[in-house]
Amino acid sequence: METIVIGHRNPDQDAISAAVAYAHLKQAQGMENVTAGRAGNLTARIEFVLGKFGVPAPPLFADVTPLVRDVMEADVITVRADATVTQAIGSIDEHQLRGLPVVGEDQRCLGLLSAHKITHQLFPSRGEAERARQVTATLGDILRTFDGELLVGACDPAERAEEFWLTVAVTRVETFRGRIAERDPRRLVAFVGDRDDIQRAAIEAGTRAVVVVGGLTMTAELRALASRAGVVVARSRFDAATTVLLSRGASRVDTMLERDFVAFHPDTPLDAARARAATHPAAIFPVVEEDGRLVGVLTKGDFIRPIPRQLILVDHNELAQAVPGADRLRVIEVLDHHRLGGFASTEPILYWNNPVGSTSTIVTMCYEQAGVPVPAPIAGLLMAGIITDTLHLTSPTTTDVDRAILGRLEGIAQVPAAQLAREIFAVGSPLLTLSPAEAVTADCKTFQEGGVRFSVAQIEEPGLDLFQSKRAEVAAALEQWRAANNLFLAALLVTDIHTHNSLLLVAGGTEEFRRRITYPTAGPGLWELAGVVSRKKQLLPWLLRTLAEAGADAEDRALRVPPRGG
Ligand SMILES: [Mn+2]
Repeated sequence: METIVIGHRNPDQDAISAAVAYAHLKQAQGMENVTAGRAGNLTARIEFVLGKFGVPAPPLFADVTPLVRDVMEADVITVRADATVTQAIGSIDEHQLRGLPVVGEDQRCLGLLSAHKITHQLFPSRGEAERARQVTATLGDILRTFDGELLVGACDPAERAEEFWLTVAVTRVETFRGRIAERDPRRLVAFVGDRDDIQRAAIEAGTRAVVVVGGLTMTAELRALASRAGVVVARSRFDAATTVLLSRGASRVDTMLERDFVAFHPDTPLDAARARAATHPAAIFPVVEEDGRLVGVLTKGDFIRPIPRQLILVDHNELAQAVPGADRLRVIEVLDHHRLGGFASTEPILYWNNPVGSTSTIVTMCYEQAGVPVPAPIAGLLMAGIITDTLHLTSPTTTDVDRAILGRLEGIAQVPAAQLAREIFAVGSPLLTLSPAEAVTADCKTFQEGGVRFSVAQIEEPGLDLFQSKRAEVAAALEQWRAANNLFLAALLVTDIHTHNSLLLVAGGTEEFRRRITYPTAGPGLWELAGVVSRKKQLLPWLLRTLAEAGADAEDRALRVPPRGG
């Protein structure tokens, strides 16, 4: 079971710090196969912090939707196309399979071999009974099926499979001569007893091989004749009926291949594969790469296997903000400091929502509670999470707990918080380092409330001059994002990290909604929010209230989100 500790989409510093630090704590506590992940790209500021403390960026998980590769059987039992039916049946028996993928060289999947198809081939219906005498195989493979002992001649190890006809000498010699004259003698394998005249007739006709059954033998004179005629002579210890039956097992697997099969790519979403498989009669489904290489198989039972991956969510609890596919996995823990967004689980889980300044604060409390020392680089990351989420303890979300913990982390990381704060906020402003389209989505959260979908993004800037000069472009980018995502409104909070004031830019929304914004306006679609720096504690509660008052839900049904699963 793999456990991924992961923050929200468009991760901020707190989401990255909390994920890395909490995954480390879980490892220290002995949890196996737990890793930190991120649900989006890193900003220049986060990259700076990771670099400063020498911590590698957690791997990106763009989507955690369960895939075919998560449940497929990767240790596949296969059979080569040039194997014999006897070998295939051996595998099917040994591993109790319902079918086998047949592969060529390079592990390319050529088709399927099912027990049904083998049965049909070995026991054809009466109308096709003539086929039962026909075996596509090498002579060597035929002789091996009954442990044949070579008396005359040899089998070429490099020989290729050919079509052979099996014939049993049970008649008078004249009749036998007539029978074998009907076919190309080089394609005949004659099963004979110990009658000299019959053996001689088979040799003189130039058959490819004569098999003396029942452990009987052939005179030296006839062996010499066979040798001169280039006829292979072998002996079977089994009687004629048994020897012929066994011989048919030499048939090559590729003569009974089902080439029309349903295969999946390992990255096919499991739900899509399940839907396809449900309507198909096959018992097994090969899993193949683009180049046709077989990498696994799915049986119908695999579709109900539990997904070997689970999540710990940090710094968010709303699935609308979680990595895509999170709703299809088990969430075993949530650590957060945001509003409750309707998260539900099917079983009891650890859910710690604490309205402190950052999730990094909560993760530090987890270390302290567990008595696990915080490594210095992790302490640095946690400091950065607290500093950015609380604008260095100045945001109204800041609590005494954050102050105390930041102080303790300072001692571990041996970096003064004030200095770290200066360094972090000095790293290029988002508006300077990103395009307007990137800047409006870099730290953007989508919410779903009362059937209305809207987004709130935030950028922190050293001063608002740059924003003012790019206002038109940023507004256009925000509207483009809103329209592309079919949102009721898209808001962008531009926060001045020095003065602790913000501007609110709004795209979309109704007239009624805009009328209810009582903040002083600062231009079209722009309002001045003095003293507002916290999206979660100041902006969002006001926004939710205003949306409700404006009756956004009732007025704009076109933008309603369809119910889940609809
Ligand atoms: Mn946070």
